[in-house]
Amino acid sequence: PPAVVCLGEAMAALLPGTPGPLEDVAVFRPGTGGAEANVACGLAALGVPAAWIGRVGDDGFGRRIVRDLAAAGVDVTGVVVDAERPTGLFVKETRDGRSVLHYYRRGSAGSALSPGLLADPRAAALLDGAALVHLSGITPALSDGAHDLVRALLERHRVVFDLNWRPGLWRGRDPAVLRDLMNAADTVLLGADEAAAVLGTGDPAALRALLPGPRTLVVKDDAHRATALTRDGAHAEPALRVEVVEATGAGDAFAAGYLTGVLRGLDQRGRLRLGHLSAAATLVVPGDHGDPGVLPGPVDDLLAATPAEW
Ligand code: KDG
Repeated sequence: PPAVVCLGEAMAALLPGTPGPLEDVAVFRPGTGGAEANVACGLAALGVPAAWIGRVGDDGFGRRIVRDLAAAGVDVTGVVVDAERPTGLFVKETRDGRSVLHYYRRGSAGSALSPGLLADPRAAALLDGAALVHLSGITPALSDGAHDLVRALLERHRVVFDLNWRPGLWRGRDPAVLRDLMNAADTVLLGADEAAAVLGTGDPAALRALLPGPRTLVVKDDAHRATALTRDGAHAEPALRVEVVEATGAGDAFAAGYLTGVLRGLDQRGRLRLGHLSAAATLVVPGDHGDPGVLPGPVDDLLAATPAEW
């Protein structure tokens, strides 16, 4: 059975054929996105059996998502097809060299996640059989039902929670709930910048005081380092220096690498390094999903190198 279940909303993605403002793009390439689905793909690429659970519409975008994830090696047996609502969509735009995502997901099949999912025998079997359940701070922003499902999963499972702060999704909702949700998780991953936006500080020690609940708190300081805080203290590892082509999905790739390290029984140093390596494989390609094959050597050899050689 899958060792990790990633649960959230996956969306069809329209990726511009050329950089520039949306109004000037001539051709879009279709893709599949969604933070938790990206993590599932990243895990599969690193050899970890992973499932994605979510809801898609009974439409071409939904079928494309399921097909793409299955092709990436992700277990999709827990996917629910909603005949009433459409699959969510995002359109990516490059402005001033940075990617901006525009969402078309309100009222989507994915946003209708709710605790009712726990009564679905396929989803329940996947969740009960998994060592880890991966959730993100995107899901509680989608709807009351999705928020309630996240809360229920935190009570029942060993959850790895990636903050994934998406301010645009929280309009009309109170993001203060994110602190409670994170405190109920086993492991929390967050960026220093998004932590500053949500919790008022990006400092690892100050964050630890605000988030005493999780066994492990991983604070990512952008391109510089990631710090794991556990009951035994703090461990920081520098990030790899890479030529960034496109950053979307890098945080998800980091999560996939870190979780692979957890399941492989690596120490914090190894987990953080596997996170950095996996993120690097996504940063150096234009797509949202990296391929460990783009790295300058086998992942296990690179893991053994010293950061100065990265
Ligand atoms: O982390 C990448 C995601 O941001 C992207 O795939 C879309 O899930 C998404 C979101 O809600 O932003």
